[in-house]
Amino acid sequence: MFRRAIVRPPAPNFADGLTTVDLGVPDVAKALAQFESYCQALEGCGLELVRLLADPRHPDSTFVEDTVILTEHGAILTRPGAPSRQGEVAAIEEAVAWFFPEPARIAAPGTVDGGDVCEAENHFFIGLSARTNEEGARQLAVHLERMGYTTATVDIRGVVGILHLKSGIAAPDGRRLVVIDALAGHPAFRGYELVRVDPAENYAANCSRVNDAVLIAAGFPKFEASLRALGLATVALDMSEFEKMDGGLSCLSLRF
Ligand code: CIR
Repeated sequence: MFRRAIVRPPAPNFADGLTTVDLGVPDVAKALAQFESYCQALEGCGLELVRLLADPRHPDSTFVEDTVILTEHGAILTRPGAPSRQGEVAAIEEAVAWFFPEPARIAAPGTVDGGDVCEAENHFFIGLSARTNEEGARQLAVHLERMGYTTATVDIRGVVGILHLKSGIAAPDGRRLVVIDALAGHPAFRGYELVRVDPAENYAANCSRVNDAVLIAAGFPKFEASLRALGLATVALDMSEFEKMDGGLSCLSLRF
């Protein structure tokens, strides 16, 4: 069960952040409204929110998930793969210090984005991507294994259309994995019950189990129906302005 989540609203210069998609310029007022609905959904799942202030020094800083990995056995501060995002870590370190006073950290030349790290109960999938390099993945695996977790690496560098591993997979519980077609055959996912995402709905793969519900992006009816058919309660949230900045639903919070 999660009890809390750390969130940070998009800053006025949110549209100056990084993106690889061509969906237009985000509307910051709309992004703030979507962020507020997202926060209310987390509260509706029973979480107490730690609300940080917007940080215009870092236009991508609303995507807090990329800066630290929070586990039941400790925290690991990342070193984001995009140089423009590395300054976000010091600010998040302060925010998590109250709960995780002695975090581990990824050191140069390693890079890790939290969006490449998917927890499935006591097992972690670590994506190798344009943001998470082999040295970062290696250091992260050492930290996680020291905390008692197992790990597997999934190389997504040849997969078109996803920024992070968690743009293409999610673990709604310990035995099921949501996967896009391009990742479904990966040997690391053998033994899991796969929930396949229709290719027209790939963006929906980044969903987030929060206690009794799964938060999903709105507008993906086949995916929502497939989760409901499995007996999972869903909460659909409009993510349009975050999608324009390559952001998935999970990256807007740090749940612990
Ligand atoms: C970036 O390119 O870093 C941000 N614009 C989006 C990061 C999204 N992070 C995530 O999905 N974990």
